[in-house]
Amino acid sequence: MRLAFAALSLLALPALAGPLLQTDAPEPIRAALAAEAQAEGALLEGAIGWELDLEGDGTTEWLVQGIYPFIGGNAVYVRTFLYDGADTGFATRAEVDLPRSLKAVAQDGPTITLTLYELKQGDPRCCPTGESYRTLTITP
Ligand SMILES: [Ca+2]
Repeated sequence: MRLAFAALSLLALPALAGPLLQTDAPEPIRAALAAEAQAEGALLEGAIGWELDLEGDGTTEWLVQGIYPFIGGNAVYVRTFLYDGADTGFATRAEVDLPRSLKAVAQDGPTITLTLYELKQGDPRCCPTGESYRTLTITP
């Protein structure tokens, strides 16, 4: 499969889409992210993922979010990736510019709707109660 997506829309328009199951990222992806983090002097705390078929060709891909602690603190930052699936050995990936933690992912054909955690006024920084939405449209 070819990781090709046109645009990460900033419009807050959640689509009518089926929610995908969040799991731990597959071990080969987690191991690769951990090794990459270590090489950069960082640490991987965890990696969550959503398995999906981006272009409807019967092969699976993974949307993965790595979770990284700031050294010496209790806050974390995230990095988000699209990976090819197991059939290609998770061989290729693309980083998605997404500065927030993913709460949920849903797919409606070529449109992926991402629900992100957002801090609302008065929320403690640990525990955002707000949401925002992004859509990712896959182009064949
Ligand atoms: Ca696919």
